Amino acid sequence: MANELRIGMIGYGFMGRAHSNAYKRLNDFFPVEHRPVLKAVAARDRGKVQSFADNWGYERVETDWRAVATADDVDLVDVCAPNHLHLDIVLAAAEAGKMLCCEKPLAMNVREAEAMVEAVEKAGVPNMVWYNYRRVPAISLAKQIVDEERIGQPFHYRATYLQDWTISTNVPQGGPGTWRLDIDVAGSGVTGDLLAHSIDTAMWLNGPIERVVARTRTFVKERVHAVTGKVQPVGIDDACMFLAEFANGSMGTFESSRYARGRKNYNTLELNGADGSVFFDLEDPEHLHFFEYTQKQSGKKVEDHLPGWRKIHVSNHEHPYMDMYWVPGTTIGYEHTFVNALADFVAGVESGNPTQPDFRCALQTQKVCDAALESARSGRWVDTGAE
Ligand code: SOE
Repeated sequence: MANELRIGMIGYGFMGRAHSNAYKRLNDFFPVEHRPVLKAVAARDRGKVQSFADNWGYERVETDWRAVATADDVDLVDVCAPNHLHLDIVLAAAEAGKMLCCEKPLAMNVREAEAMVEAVEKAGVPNMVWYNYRRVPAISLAKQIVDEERIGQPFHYRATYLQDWTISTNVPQGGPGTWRLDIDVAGSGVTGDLLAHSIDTAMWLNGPIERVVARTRTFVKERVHAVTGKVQPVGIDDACMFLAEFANGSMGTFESSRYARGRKNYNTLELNGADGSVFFDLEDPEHLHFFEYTQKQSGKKVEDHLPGWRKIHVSNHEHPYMDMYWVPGTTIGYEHTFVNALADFVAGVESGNPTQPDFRCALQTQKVCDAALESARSGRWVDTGAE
């Protein structure tokens, strides 16, 4: 009989749903020993959290997150509450000896992130941050290609993350669904929300980012606050662009905006090296584009009269995660990136070989986010301190 992994969820928004789905699907696809049990979910609005619990099958609800973060019948605390609550929840749950899975970005800033790393490491509890895009099979395949040294010396990394849902001046800041526009709750705008994903993936594929120089822009300067009902200044960055220097000598460009009309969740990456390149676009998620410079295979007969990009349909059983799902040629979706992340986390707990990104790894991403925001304020290059 499988070991129970009793889940305490804090928050119930979009990510609460994505993670709950992962807990429910895990054992359907992955042969891990633990079986998640949806024990409790906490949020302030009893009516709404009860209907969330009824829908997803949580055994009980709480309106005070502490009652879940420290509950005796909870093994793993999942932090899906808005960013300004991450620190306190993590500190309380770590002290209570709970495993922690936290939504990204880990924290409001580096100072908070460092305290969270210290807390989980002192408590010795398994921990992970849900940078789910690493678990898109095509992105995992890109990582495999890099690890196989098929890219050669890297020169360029290029990331974009574009959306368009905040263009209207009628979108409020603050409150459920729009807290990402409230600086006091989110900590930053696109930098922490979208570029954090791009930075996590970039440093996974191409190593630490040492220095950045950034510009940010807030296009709509005032918005109604959904909680106070008043028109208030907007403190978040609506767009952020930065140049980066990686420790391996390559150069990077990162661009993010929530004002790119027509772009809903356009998350792309490209890495160019001496021997090859990879390109990925989340709007075409089952494909990885790969260019291999075949002339390097000196001594062998190579077909160098047929150069070109390969568009790999990442759906074969030998591709990352795909042997766990359907038959070759069929695809999986956004929700499975969370199932895959959870499967890696649980397998790491069971094997004693922790999965990444853990909190310490996510702290490095936080350092780059903070450095970009600092650079946008000062107009200067800023060392990130990321390892
Ligand atoms: C914001 O719109 C958002 O939901 C992010 O918070 C997620 O991390 C991203 O994956 C999709 O967009």
